[in-house]
Amino acid sequence: MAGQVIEAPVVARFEAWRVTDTGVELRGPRFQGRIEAPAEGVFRVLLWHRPQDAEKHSWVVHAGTPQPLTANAESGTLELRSGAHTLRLDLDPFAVEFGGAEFGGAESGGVRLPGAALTGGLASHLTRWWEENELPEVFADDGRPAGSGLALRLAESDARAYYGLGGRTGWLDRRGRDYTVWTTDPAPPFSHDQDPLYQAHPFLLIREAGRFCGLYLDETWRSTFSLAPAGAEESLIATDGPTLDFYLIAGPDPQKVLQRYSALVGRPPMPPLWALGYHQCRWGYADAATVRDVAAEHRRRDIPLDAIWLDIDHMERYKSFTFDPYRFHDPAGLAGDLAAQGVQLVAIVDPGLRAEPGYRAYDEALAKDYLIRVPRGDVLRGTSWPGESVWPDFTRAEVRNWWSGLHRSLTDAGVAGIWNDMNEPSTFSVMGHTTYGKGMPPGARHAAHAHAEVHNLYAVLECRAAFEALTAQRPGRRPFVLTRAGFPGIQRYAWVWTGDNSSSWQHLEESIPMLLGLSLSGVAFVGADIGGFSGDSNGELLTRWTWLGACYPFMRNHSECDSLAQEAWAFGEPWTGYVRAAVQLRYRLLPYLYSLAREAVEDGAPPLRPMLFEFPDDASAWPLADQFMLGAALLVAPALRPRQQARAVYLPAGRWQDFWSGELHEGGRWIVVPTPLDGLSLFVRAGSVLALTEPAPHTATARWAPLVLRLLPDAAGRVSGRVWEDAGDGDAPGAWTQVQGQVDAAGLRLRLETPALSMAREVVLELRAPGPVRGADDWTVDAGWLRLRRQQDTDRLAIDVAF
Ligand code: MIG
Repeated sequence: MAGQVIEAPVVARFEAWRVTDTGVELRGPRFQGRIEAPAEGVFRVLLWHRPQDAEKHSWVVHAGTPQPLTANAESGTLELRSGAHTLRLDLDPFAVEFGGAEFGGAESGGVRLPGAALTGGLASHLTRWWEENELPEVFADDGRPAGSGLALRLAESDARAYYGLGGRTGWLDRRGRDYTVWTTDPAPPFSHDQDPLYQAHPFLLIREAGRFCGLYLDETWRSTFSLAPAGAEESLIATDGPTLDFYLIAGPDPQKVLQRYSALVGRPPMPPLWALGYHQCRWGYADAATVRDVAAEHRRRDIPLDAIWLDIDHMERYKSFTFDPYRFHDPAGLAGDLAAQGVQLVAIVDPGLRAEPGYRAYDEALAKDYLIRVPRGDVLRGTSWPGESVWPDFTRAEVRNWWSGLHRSLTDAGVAGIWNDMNEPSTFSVMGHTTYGKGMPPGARHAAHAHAEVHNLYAVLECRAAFEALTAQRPGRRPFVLTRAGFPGIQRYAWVWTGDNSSSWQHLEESIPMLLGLSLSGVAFVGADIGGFSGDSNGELLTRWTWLGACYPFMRNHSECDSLAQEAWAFGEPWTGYVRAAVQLRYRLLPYLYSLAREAVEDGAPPLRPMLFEFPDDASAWPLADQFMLGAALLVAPALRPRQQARAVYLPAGRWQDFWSGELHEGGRWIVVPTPLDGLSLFVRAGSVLALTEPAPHTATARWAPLVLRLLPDAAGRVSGRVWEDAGDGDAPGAWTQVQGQVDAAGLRLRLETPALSMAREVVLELRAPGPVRGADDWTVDAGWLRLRRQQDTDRLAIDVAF
């Protein structure tokens, strides 16, 4: 698409440059530019042509610590240096080259974006896009600032691959296709090559050979990423906005890029532990009695459960923030009874408000002028689930504050989490014209902003209001918000699920690259609907999906109202038993998952990692999207086909251990493993300490009782790892326990250290030992696993045993 829009490209040229306090300024006949080093390892390039854009603000980027920048000119090429990093610019015509020493030595070549050029005077994508959809002249003002449409051109290289761009269809590497950055609700379920979908992330993790860097386009306007489509020799990144504002982020590996990118656009806050538990949802839980039954059935069948979700069924006439007075007449009673069983209640909120006089949210929004308007001034009216609807303008702080306040009707009833759906924003029709999947006209007004500028931000701003509502209204509890739409920064406020998939084997498999794409785009807490949303699931699919879902950061079974029920027991035995075992695995893994959550909070590394994240130099690992790493220590290779008997797994170099049997495998090769229904292929990486616990009906505190440490020494006999522990909710401080040790034929030596925090707990070490333990009796051997129990009473524990 983007390839067609260049009509009369104007290549940017600059004739003068100077170093200022904030960076290097470029002056040209048509464009002005500024290069800054806003943080260590990051260059920002801003190009503009309207004077008012010189101080363009960012909706998303955190102000970092600007780094000093020096410039050196040499025959038309400017070399900018900031710390160890270099950016080379050609002024006429403008071009950027980013690479060199920061990627691991100049001689390695590094990642280069040669020939990057700016073109101006593009035809508007917007007008054409909207016209194609035959929308009438009431939207004539398409929200486009005069003279907009800028693009970055990248010379292509065969050695290059692109990852990121949020959760999309397709495989991991985005090369070879066009992508649109515009949050969109497709007619469900989405198809295998549909684009765009709900999440819009103009961020690329770029790989050239084994080196990585990042490119973040800080433009909220609709943009297109045309990445070497059909083997083209160049890629084009185009925005509809009046400026071109992008960040180049140094590697050399994905971890470093993600660390720097997440420092720019934000990391998630620590979630409550219960959010990492198992969630049950369904569109169609028609009344409170049904919800109670679902909870009771999990308990009766010994299937762990931490949350039940209320879809739009709980509302009165689909009015957000209401409960149906008959079917859900006592929401506080419901929430209280569930809480007593360790089950949290999460409620959906849709931003489209029913246009019904007497409905508080509608009356107030209308009276206070809080609503999105059409270009000519009237309140924009469309249809959504509640019938005729209006939408709040979340770009304004007073609207967000008001919206936060509306959440009281939910939090007062004891609702613990908020689920923001339909926030692309999605509409069924606008002013009488069908729009399904197209949302609102680009010229709709959000105070001073055109919808075209803020469309992609709608969910971020809505989720911010929900997050602030939970923070204020549930003191001492951590907020939990789930969203469908999003843009960079969404991770500061919400978890993300991938929307309306189908109960199909294709969508089971596709969930992996989608979630990995989100993970590589800075969104750590992600999940897909387990069992599949639309269409009928079945026992085998649900079983396989629950095993895979036990490794999603967000584990929720969810389905559409007219599909077959798909709760854990819906298909009878043997499936219920398998699903129970999968959910129990999840609860065993919680100490590890919780530690990974903390890592995402502190460092920006996502729990779900493509193989290339952990093994960036291993070319065999680069394309893999049907197996992945959960953190650094666990390789997951799910079964993804009906009646699958076995599958191939690539084990990178090093030793790996079958999680269940303890069998050791030498890596650096492919192996074939059986895929029985009562398990999931998991391999522990040599050198790891994997923190586990015993399954429980629901989460409570993240001080594990017992803390089980699975040890797998590396070739030198070393093990190391760490565990994050805290109360599981609230803001009392938590702590990392560092675990370090040595296991060999002679014995085991292990040290646990939790600086400044006394831990009273039972620690169980689990390993394949070369022999029985001498001179101690606090151990057992079961199916080849040696288990050694010790009590920790202070901030450290030392274990020394001989075999
Ligand atoms: O247009 O609230 O993706 O999870 O169950 C459908 C009903 C609206 C879409 C969400 C789905 C949810 C459904 N919603």
